[in-house]
Amino acid sequence: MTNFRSEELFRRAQELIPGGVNSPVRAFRSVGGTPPFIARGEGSHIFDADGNEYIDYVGSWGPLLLGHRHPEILSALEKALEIGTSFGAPTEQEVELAAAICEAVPSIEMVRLVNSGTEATMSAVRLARGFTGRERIVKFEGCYHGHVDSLLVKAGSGLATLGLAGSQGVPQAFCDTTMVLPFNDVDVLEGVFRTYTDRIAAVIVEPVVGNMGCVPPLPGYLEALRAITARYGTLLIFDEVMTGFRVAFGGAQELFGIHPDLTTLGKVIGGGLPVGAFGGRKDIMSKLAPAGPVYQAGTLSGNPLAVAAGLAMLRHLKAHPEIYRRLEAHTAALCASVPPGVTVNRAGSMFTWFFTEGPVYDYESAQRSDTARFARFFHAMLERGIYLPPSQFEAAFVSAAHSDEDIRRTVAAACEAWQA
Ligand code: HOZ
Repeated sequence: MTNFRSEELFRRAQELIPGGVNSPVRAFRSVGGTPPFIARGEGSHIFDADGNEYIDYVGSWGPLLLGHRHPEILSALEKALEIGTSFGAPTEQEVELAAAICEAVPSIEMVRLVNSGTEATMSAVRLARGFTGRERIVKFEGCYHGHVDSLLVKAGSGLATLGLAGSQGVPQAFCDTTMVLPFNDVDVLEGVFRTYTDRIAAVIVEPVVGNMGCVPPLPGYLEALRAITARYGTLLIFDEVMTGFRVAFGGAQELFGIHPDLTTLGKVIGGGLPVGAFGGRKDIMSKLAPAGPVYQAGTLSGNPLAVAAGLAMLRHLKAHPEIYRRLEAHTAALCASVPPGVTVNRAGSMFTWFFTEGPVYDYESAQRSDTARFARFFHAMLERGIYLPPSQFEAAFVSAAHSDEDIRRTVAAACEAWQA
């Protein structure tokens, strides 16, 4: 497998773009080597600039639930292009997408579209503070909610990959109102609420964490979160940017039967185009400008191309509920057996092979992974044509486009690569 063209592009990129990439984890810093520069994708496969072909388990970090270049999404985009690319004014399709989201996710009574998951979580936190009149927020170690100043504390994803506790450039005052607790620990949560009773505006959580690798909630944890926040008048925000429409049509909240007050979405709802959304209870959402006093705005919000792709995605998923059974079966087959020293975590079509005896249920246990061994495994898989997230602390994603043969080849590759 050669990568001369990717190496040449990476050298040039590093002269022009910080670290050579437009988002840190893509630079392969924690696994070493040169990232393949992707030339095109088709279904479950991607092809790099040197002509190498891979089975793709990144799927653009989650959005491509139907794989690359799904015909219904392409056709919706072609139709949208005939009409215009941006108006900065309301359109009928935005109303349709809002209706599709509210119908699929019953806790969302009203929704606002934005352009990224980061915008969605930033806005949801501001809204929670505006609604409650409180300033403090609680987040969990290893959860990542985009690069929002006040949420970049002990965050997962790129910060975990690069081994950073936080980011320079964030004023201390922005973090002083953020309390960071271990995920999956009810006692610590109870203790914090007993101390801060009526001062916590919101708890924000990835109900299945995808940004320290895949870490599902322990039985009863989300139920406890819901009960405690309700008792203290604190809003519960589910960050479902990754899990929304992925672990189930109605997201993790459908899977676990929990109604949060606010939900953030992104990834799948854009069908591969840049989009985000936040929504929830009508009485809370009605506080948003221009209906209420909490400000939030965006020139490209509700962009016609992103809305068209998102609507095509949600309509396809609604019409084909069997997709979730297929995703479940394929991902379960990938996770069916691991050798000693490897722990596998899975929720629906998200999974991670952790290089530790396990169990992995929070950031500390995820950090026990042997990242050098992960890096060797990662490269052994890449050489065998399997493209995994280039970090121990990111979830892998299966799409509906993955075939039985893709899964069989991946399992066979993994059996060899464990020895690397
Ligand atoms: N932090 C993103 C996933 N958790 C990765 C984004 C990207 O590199 O595209």
